[in-house]
Amino acid sequence: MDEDRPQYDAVVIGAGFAGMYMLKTLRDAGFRVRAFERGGDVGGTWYWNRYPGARCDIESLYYCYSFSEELQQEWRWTERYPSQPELLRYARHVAERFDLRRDISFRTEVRAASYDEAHDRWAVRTDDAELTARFLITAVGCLSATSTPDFPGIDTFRGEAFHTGRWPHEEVDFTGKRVGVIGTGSSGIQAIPVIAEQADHLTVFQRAAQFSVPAHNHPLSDQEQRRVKADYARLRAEARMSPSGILCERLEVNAVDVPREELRAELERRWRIGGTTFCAAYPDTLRDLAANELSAEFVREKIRATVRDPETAELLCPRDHPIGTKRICVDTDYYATYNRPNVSLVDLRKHPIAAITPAGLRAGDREFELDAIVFATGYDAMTGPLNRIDIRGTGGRRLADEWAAGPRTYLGLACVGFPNLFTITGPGSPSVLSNMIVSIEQHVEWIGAHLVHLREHGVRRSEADAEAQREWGEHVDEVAAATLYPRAASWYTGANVPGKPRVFMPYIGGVGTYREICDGVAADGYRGFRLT
Ligand code: N01
Repeated sequence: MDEDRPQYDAVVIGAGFAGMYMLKTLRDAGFRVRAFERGGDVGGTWYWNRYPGARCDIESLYYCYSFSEELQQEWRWTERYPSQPELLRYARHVAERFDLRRDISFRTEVRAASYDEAHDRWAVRTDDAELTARFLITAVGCLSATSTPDFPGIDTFRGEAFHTGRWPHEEVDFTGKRVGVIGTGSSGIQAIPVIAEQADHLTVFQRAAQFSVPAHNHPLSDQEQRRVKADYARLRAEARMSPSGILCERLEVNAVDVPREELRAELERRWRIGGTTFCAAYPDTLRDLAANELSAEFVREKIRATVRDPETAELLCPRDHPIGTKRICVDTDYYATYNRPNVSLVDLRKHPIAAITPAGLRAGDREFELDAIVFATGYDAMTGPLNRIDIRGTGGRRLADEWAAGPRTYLGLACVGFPNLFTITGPGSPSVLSNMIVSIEQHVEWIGAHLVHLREHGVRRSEADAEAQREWGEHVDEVAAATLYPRAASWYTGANVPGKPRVFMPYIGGVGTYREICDGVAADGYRGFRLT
């Protein structure tokens, strides 16, 4: 082995919320760690997603670390839902408070990593350096590999083009401009109302309509903060064992068994509360189409009641997927934006985008002149960020090849043939179906404890066992199949990226259940891992 290369105990890829906490955890446990981050600072998602209106759809007081009592008490959130700038300030505060930056190389991408079987070490190659580490831990995020459709003529556009997930750091001013937004997922739905206020004219290009629930964002009072902070220990403990890492009221009765008037009143109450938990009221909403349709139609009625032009309203009514089976959107004034005289909606199902042109775009036989195009077209989710790194395990096998038919993991944490590689919020774990911070903390703490165990027991290799991985994959498929989720052409299933295998990637068995499974695996001496 080339001993000139710097040697670490662990390399962490990424310095978003997962990478920062992983770095801290391992450093505190006495490991020599280096983190690499392609962005210019910490923050991950919240470093890149600077588009107008970018805001988290989980409430501030819960979308933050719980590992430090001092940290969670001292940080003061200003609004119910944190805006991107506030989240980035928070990430920077954490980096400073725990002196993390000294172990992070910024503007540095990890290009490749291969497992050196003779020495049981990962050889890691970045843009400008080579190094080795016993352990490789990916903290690359689930939604960090942007996806821009390969529209004909895309490079010919003379105006400005942006992807929501790679927004420039300088201010973008749409005043007096004709702007087109392609995509109406969470990003588009947040950006559209804000861009509409600035632009001369905004044209929204919609393929599938999405369900969106109002955020009802508001400033957070001191009283509200004090109430939650005084009870943090209990609230956090409850969130960790909940289905999604998000606290909300869940009823035990099925929607189909509730008298219609009562059901409407309950949905109305939840609509007024707002937020992602709208679909969590009844246990059958995400399992039974008839139950689902009750909530779906409730939202369609809200759309019709808000949008004045009946044709536009109908076009905005989602019909191609059960509500909640694509990540539900949370908005501020999204539907009402279509009442503005400077906003128009184009149905891409009727008029698909034929080409991007130098002057704008052509959809069907219609030409749209645009000064700027915003691609709110989403991500090559979950597997994309990992497959874009050339990761090679034992026998030279490539992770991207191993996952060619869809990702296969043990617990979303490890993969057969890739010893000492751990994937924070990897496919096969709850990740995107949860409050990411809750899932990140659980994975980081589990991985941290595992590495300490390996060190204490002189283990050089920890590798998922093939049988354990197969069984876990079957379980992940089985629990997904019992829900309506696989029916949607969503990014959860890879359907949004042409050619990507259709596999429901996250584990839908619940955050609390999953935590118990992982704790059980550890308590049984890391059952399902081969420790040698
Ligand atoms: O991406 P998306 P996103 N031609 O994939 C359309 C999280 N997030 O960035 O539905 C035309 O959801 C596509 O159309 P269709 C959150 O988990 C959270 O908005 O495939 N259109 C769709 O409308 C979220 O779910 C927050 O028919 C094309 C849109 O582009 C996830 O990130 C904020 C197209 C993509 O929607 C991703 O959200 C933002 C094509 N060829 C994001 N290809 C909050 O916390 C794609 N589209 C609030």
